[in-house]
Amino acid sequence: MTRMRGAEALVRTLESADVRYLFGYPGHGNMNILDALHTGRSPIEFKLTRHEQAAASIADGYARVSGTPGICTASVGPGVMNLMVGIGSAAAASSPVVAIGGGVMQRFAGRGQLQESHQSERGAEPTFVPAFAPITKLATQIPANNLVPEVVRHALVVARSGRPGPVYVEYPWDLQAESHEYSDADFVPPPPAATTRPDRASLLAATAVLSSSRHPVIVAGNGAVLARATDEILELGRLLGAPIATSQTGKGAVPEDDPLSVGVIGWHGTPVAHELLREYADVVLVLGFRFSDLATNNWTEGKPFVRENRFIQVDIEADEIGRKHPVEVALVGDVRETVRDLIEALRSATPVDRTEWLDLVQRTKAAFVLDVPETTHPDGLEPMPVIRELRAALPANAIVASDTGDHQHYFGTGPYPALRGGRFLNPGQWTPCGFAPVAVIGAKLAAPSVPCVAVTGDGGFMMVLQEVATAVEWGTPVVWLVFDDRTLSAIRGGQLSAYDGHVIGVDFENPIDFVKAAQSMGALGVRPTDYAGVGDAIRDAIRSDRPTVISVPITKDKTPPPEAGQWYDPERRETQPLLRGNPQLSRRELAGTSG
Ligand SMILES: Cc1ncc(C[n+]2csc(CCOP(=O)(O)OP(=O)(O)O)c2C)c(N)n1
Ligand SMILES: [Mg+2]
Repeated sequence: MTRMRGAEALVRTLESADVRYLFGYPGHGNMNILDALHTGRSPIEFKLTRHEQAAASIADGYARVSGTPGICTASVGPGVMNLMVGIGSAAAASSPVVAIGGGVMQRFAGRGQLQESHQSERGAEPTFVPAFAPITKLATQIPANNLVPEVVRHALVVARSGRPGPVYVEYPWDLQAESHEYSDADFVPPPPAATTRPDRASLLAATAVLSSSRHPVIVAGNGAVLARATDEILELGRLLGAPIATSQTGKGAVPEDDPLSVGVIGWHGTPVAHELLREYADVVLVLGFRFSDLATNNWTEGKPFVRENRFIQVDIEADEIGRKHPVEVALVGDVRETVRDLIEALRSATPVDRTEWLDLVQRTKAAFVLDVPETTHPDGLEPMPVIRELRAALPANAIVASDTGDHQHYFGTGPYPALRGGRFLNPGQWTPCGFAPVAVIGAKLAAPSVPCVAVTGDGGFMMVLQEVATAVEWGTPVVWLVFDDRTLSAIRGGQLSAYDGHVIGVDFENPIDFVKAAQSMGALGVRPTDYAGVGDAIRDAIRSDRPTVISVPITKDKTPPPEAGQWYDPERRETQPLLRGNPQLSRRELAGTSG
């Protein structure tokens, strides 16, 4: 038995799980934990950010890329509340993040201590745990020191098991400093992550439906990315003769230059995928995809799904299946394991010739031509060629994180195909401004040899600008490609279309010089003014191996991104068909003959 402070037991538990970094910001609420790293000569490195939100999003970026939990910590009261925006995106993206917050002293709880919640004096729980409940898988407290290893280990297991997600653990700071007897057995590592696979009967049912399908389509969501199932999904697509679409968060689940890839569905998705699903698909196999409003244009018929689509849904969470859309077959399991099982089962089924279908898929793809405007406006460049330059300057395996705003919308069906081995991180359904510029730092720590670029609006960048200094301090050479349009473009565009042409509260009258800001923090800063210059700046930044801000002047008068539908106003725009007149193959003609 060893006597140690509770904070040291917490650190030892994290060490037993091979945690490498603790991202965070100190205060009296977590000072003991930081000290335990020091006195215990812990191999865990404390990484100081400039704001707790950044610590949470860096942990998120790290977790997404490393596939292991990202850990962050904050003090108490305002410190832990500052974590919330970052934890929200980890929840939306099913990212395994464990946030360790300090709690007020237990022995004075409810008396209005420093940084205690105002309402706990009036009988509310003297903790911030309830505030985290809506944005975590589990929000809990360490109630006593004998339970430190158990609660922390449980948090790690919950964060990465099933559908992963963030966990908040609050630890009262008086308990952190008190000692307790622990044995080595208290610090056993968490068990390896378990995978789940579907039952035999459902697999057979799915195989029967897929085999009888004439026009199968696969739709891969974020669950496919999390399961790292690229090879399996491509193999299944080839075996079935099925085109593969993804959601925006599923982008990159398969390489978008593969002949079977038909791109992203949803608001800023591609008309190709929409047309195939709407006009022809009989069976739709969805993999780790949750039918979000963005992907389905607010669950609108025809955008892209239609009533005649027959769904087979694969999800790691049983209660997600059939929830927003009726499904014919439910397969509960990890996407990779389930797709492997489907491949095996389909191998022994009678093969179906789907040459005609695949030919139609290729013709529909060929009919869609992305128009990339080359114009240079007096106030700046167009987004699409800038993103095309980004793609051309990066290797296939690069990691790109996109922030929230108009700049993000060009990544659906824009000139940035996701390629094999790369990652595309986005803020998911929580979609906060200020995610990408910091998540990219965590991504780079997890994949130091891979170029990591955040594409961000000026608005979102300014929310977390100070973290450029963090990346410089850590020697983490990320690239920020800032779309400097001196406005909150996404909101501006919404105002222009909704309110008879006026805008309010969106334009920055006193814009920041991002080059000087970068240089003042020790980063490189450049401002290319033409398209070729953007590509050169990205290549130079990667070669320099130093944190670099590339501030690109972008016009306010930008060509809108391609759309496959709408989100907030599903009726506003009708997608024109790409291919007309193929009655023999159209799903409507086939209704009744396709089983
Ligand atoms: C934290 C947060 N606050 C507000 C919003 C609402 N919002 C969505 S897009 C957007 C505009 C972002 O502007 P910018 O970062 O400059 O990107 P742009 O649209 O100009 O490309 C805003 C304010 C949000 N998503 N997150
Ligand atoms: Mg902007």
